[in-house]
Amino acid sequence: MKKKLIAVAGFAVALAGTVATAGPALATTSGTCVDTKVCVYKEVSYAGSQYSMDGYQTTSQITSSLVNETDSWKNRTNYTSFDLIDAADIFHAEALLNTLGANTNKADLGAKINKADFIRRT
Ligand SMILES: [Ca+2]
Repeated sequence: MKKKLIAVAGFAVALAGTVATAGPALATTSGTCVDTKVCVYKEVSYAGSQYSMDGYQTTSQITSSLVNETDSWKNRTNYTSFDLIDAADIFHAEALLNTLGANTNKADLGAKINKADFIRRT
């Protein structure tokens, strides 16, 4: 309840201000990696920004803010495995960083952190 009052008070102060300014960007959270998705995370242990790919897709380029910034990932599909790929593009000079079977996770990519560019169904 106290938190709600503070939020309301903050809103009132913002309204009273003569210049409307945008607040700081909302902190990104790890969110929820729902069933049927493959998700990558900026931080180890599935923390920080999240990018998710639908499990029916064969390939997905990781969103630009997480390219070369992925530390952990999850495969929430229950029917196939996916590869995490380091590549300039999906057709050239790729390196396989990690493979996750159906319903498996990797909390820390270790030496392979901050390299992934693509997710691809195996
Ligand atoms: Ca890369």
